[in-house]
Amino acid sequence: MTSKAEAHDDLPKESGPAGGWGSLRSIARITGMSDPSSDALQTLWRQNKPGGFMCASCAWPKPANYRAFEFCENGAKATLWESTKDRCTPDFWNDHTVTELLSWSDHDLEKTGRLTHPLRYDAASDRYVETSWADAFAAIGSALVDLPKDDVVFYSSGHAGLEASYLWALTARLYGNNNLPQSSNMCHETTSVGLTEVIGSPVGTIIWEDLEETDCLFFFGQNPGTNSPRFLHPLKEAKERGAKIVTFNPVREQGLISFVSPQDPVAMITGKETKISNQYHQLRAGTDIAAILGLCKAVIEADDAARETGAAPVIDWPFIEEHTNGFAAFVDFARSQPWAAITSACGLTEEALRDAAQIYMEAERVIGVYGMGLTQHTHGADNIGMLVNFLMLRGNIGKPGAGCCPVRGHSNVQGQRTVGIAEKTALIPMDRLRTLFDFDPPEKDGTHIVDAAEGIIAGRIKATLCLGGNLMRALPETDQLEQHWRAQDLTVMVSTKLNRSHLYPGKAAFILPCLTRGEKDEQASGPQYISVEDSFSMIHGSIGKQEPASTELKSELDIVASIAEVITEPHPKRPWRDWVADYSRVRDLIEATYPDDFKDYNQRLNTPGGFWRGNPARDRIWETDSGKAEFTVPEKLNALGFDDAEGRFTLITMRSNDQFNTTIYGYSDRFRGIEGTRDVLLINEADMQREGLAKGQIVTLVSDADDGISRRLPGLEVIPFDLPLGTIGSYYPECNVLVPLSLHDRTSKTPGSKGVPVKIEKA
Ligand SMILES: Nc1nc2c(c(=O)[nH]1)N[C@H]1C(S)=C(S)[C@@H](COP(=O)(O)OP(=O)(O)OC[C@H]3O[C@@H](n4cnc5c(=O)[nH]c(N)nc54)[C@H](O)[C@@H]3O)O[C@H]1N2
Ligand SMILES: Nc1nc2c(c(=O)[nH]1)N[C@H]1C(S)=C(S)[C@@H](COP(=O)(O)OP(=O)(O)OC[C@H]3O[C@@H](n4cnc5c(=O)[nH]c(N)nc54)[C@H](O)[C@@H]3O)O[C@H]1N2
Ligand SMILES: [Mo]
Repeated sequence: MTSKAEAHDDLPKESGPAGGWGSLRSIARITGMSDPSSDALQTLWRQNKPGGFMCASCAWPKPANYRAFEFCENGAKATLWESTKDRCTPDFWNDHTVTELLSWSDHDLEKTGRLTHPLRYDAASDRYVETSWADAFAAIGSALVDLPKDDVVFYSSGHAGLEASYLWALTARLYGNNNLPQSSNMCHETTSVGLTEVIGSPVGTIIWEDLEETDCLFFFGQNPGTNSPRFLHPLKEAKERGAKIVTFNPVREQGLISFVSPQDPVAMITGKETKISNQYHQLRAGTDIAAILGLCKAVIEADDAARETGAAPVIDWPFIEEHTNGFAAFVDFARSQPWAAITSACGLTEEALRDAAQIYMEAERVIGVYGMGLTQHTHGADNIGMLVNFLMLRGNIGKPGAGCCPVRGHSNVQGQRTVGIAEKTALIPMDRLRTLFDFDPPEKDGTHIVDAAEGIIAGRIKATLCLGGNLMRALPETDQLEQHWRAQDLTVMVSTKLNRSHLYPGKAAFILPCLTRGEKDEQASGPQYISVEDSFSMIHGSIGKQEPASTELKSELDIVASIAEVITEPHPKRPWRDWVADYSRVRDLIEATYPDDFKDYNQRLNTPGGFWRGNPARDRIWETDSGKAEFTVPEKLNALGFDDAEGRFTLITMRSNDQFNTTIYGYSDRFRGIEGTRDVLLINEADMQREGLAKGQIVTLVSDADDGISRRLPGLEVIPFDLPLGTIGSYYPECNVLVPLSLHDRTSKTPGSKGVPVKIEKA
């Protein structure tokens, strides 16, 4: 149902059709967060609607034809988690030292509530103490002024809006480096690099209308039920239209099996359920290359057969000839790989792969959806290349209802890249920055987050400033980071809640608390909009209306500008205070820097469904070296960085339904039936028997990387689970202690979090 008329209005009446207050309250209840304020409920009602507030959780697009409740259970959780009435004030530190808090869980740390005051670490008492904003900025400025420019890192997690992010990137460059790693370095960097190589676009090619027109979706390693639940609406509608869905995933994820009502307040009342996947293929972790090759081989064989009988071709030959490069080499490779090699690599039968290929061949318009199951592998870019090979066989890129759909993570992770948060100088229009701001931008490429982590461990990086995020938990190689992080001269974290990274203060350390997106951002020219870009490259305005959690909070943009003011010289072309006073002036700068993407930015800010910044690949314009879309031949049949060995398992590090990355809302992964704990090892029963393990037994996972480093995660309860042989699962972020920093995608350096070699030790 759509309800445009109500979008800008207050909450619906108590007894309105789809539930009004009642349903909002029930949504709040199922999130397990008691007694939300009416301010928070108001925010939920305005969530993801034009003129409203854009969910700070995932990057799933916000349709123009929105529903009464344009949020999901997990988006509601994110909003209510931020809107908590709990406060972590400076008094909290009267009772706790940093050392003591190290024994607290991630959940308990964030549960202390919203941070209310700027804080400085006091080494003598091992506590954070209240400081003034002015003193904090002055101290940050004097610490940075003495450091070699290359030794300072400006990290951002994908939360902050386009305006603050643009200024963050500018700040780093004015300071003197391109050290702008982002959370996507651990996430979809494989897409940014891998997809660009093959189709010349770092982002997906589909938009909302394609979902409405497609007749088939193939899912590889993306879990919409938990990570982008609003995706379930178009999936349900597609199914009702007769579209088919085929899934490749080692884990049987509930959201891809059937759409169960709790995600949707309307269906929650009617109790209707829709079957999602027509076929579900549980391949071994890290073996999508083999599985997709099998699909391609079946298509090629079907085309051969059609040629012999004079039937219509199966392959889209005009597309191949006009638009692609490397087809012959790819076909040779596919023909040269025997079915037995393919099936033994992925653990699926030839029949299963042929059945899936049959659905593909019967469909005119196919979308390939993927997530971390493809990107977080050492040969992740090869995974993406194979998926693109598969789509291109039948011309499924750049036509209505078809395309490539990487599902992004953080709500503005893609947008931050669009406005200059990038360590690679080639991606940045430096000449425009030079003219606009009258400086010489640094020419050297900056640091990727994996390089930054290596630099911290080696003592090379001296300061890390974080615009959001929680690197101590999000990065691999936890033990080493914990040992070396504190040796830095300066750590600065712009945060909303306490997290584990705060417990590793540098020699000087500051926590700078900021407004959330749902909160009123009042500046000299009035209340401010910010904007974000979603997974379909749509830009949306967002305005917060809730009362801020504390009068001391500053907006992210203000904090960024204040840091810039203390580390750069005053200059008439950089009127930081004027920009803070009126964010539309920053949007003008973004438009001046990226005129094609952001034409008429301020005027189009509240376009329903967002405004599209375009994507040449969607129009079959390939911005690759050859000017064509590239078929690629993978190096091997799996995406893993290791071979099979006795006792070695492939660990996938999983998200539960009760977390957003390192923010742990609670201990209920209800779609997987795991309650009350996160310390679990999910394993196939046959593997359990072979290893001599009993249900409920406590075990230790041990790194089985061939680098001689001891990495251990004890205390995991064995749970028999429907997984392929040799693939086991346990939760992220806890498992990061097992992931070597060197285990990453070869081209993009995205950590291989879905293919970690481990052994199981009893006890
Ligand atoms: N509620 C909630 N929403 C979120 C997040 C969250 O933590 N919680 N995180 C946000 C962020 S930053 C991101 S990047 C996205 C992440 O969203 P997703 O991309 O969905 O990430 P994951 O849940 O880590 O893994 C996706 C799926 O890959 C499967 N998988 C693992 N290994 C393989 C493999 O080798 N092959 C295949 N085919 N599948 C595999 C897993 O079983 C899982 O179902 O979600 C965003 N949204
Ligand atoms: N093993 C393993 N490791 C992984 C992954 C995996 O699947 N497996 N996934 C990877 C992925 S996809 C990602 S994206 C990274 C995530 O890495 P990060 O983005 O670094 O981590 P988050 O958990 O999203 O950050 C949470 C913190 O952000 C702060 N925060 C929340 N909202 C705001 C806000 O509005 N403004 C500001 N300034 N701060 C805010 C809060 O203090 C909160 O504690 O982790 C990666 N690490
Ligand atoms: Mo992510």
